[in-house]
Amino acid sequence: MSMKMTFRWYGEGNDRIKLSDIKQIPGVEGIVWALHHKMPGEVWGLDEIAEVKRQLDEYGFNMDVVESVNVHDDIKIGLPTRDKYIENYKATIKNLSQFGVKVICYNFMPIFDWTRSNLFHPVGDGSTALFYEKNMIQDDYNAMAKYILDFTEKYNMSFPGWEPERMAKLDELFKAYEGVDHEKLWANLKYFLEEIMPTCRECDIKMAIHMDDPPWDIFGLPRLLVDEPSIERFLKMVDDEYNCLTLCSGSLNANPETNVSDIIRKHCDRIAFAHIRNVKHFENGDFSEASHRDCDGDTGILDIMKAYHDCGFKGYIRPDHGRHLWSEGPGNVRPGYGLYDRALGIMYMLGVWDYLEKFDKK
Ligand code: CS2
Ligand code: MN
Repeated sequence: MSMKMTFRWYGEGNDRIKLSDIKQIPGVEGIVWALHHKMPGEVWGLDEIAEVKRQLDEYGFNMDVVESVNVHDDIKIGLPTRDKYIENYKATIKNLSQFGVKVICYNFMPIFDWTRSNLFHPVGDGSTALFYEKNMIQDDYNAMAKYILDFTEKYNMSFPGWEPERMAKLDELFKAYEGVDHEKLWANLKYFLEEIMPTCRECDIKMAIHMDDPPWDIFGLPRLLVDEPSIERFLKMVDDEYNCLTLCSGSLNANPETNVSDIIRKHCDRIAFAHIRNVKHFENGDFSEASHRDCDGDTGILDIMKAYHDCGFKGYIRPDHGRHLWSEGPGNVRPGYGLYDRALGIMYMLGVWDYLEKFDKK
């Protein structure tokens, strides 16, 4: 058994890409899915999950990986109400297990999921990509959120982790997180995981935390999963085979100091899900996302694929953000989640993998 290739899809009516298109990309076995209309803390119902299963079955895709079941702010803040939301989370895990789900990708970032200053930055060849301009993401969180929310409103799409209902109360949310420093957030993460681990074991579902993106504090909010030492701390803190990683190469390597392939070699047994993304750094600390081809960025995609291969990686893998190509642009594509560049990324990864399988078998 080898690693299993997957493709993220936002669901019927919520993604312009059709399952029939994804079916034509070589090697894709599973769809990485979610119920995107659910607010953090809500239980995912059996009927709703069954409906997605029906859609995926039609094309022979598995539904083994969910990204994301978002964690309610009260759990991250550590409020007394967290226990109610943790019970809901367990109920969702149980419901998902009835459909054979194996991995839940989630994150524990306060308030914001991935953050960028430009969603359609010209790459130089006519395509565009997500871009992070350090100066733009300093102290004015309202301005940054406005840029993203104006975009989602204009084009009538919502991003996971950027629910307009939550974003409408940004100042209130920032207040609620006052006093939640790194240590408090670590403790709240530990509490959450220790509570749900027995359910995960019973259901045979791995919790796979996504790296923080970018891997540093933003707007004074603490971020935890940022480099090798913090990954090590996380795995030791709850040392359970169901407490795993979504190792996101692009998130980690937004810090050029972080060598992703070293982390893979060290922690391969706890990586349930691999996100492959290539990042190009600029001297002033800005970064742009790039094609998956090794030489187009600085992340070391070839070293990463080789590390997974050497470790005998059997988990799930997917291309992460891609560029927007050809006819893709604002209004007709989800930023980072177009069809073409991710399909090219898959062919690149499978090309490398097939080569290693044939000529570099250990
Ligand atoms: C994703 C994350 O688009 C992305 O960068 O990898 O948004 C990821 O889905 C979440 O952080 C997981 O909860
Ligand atoms: Mn990722």
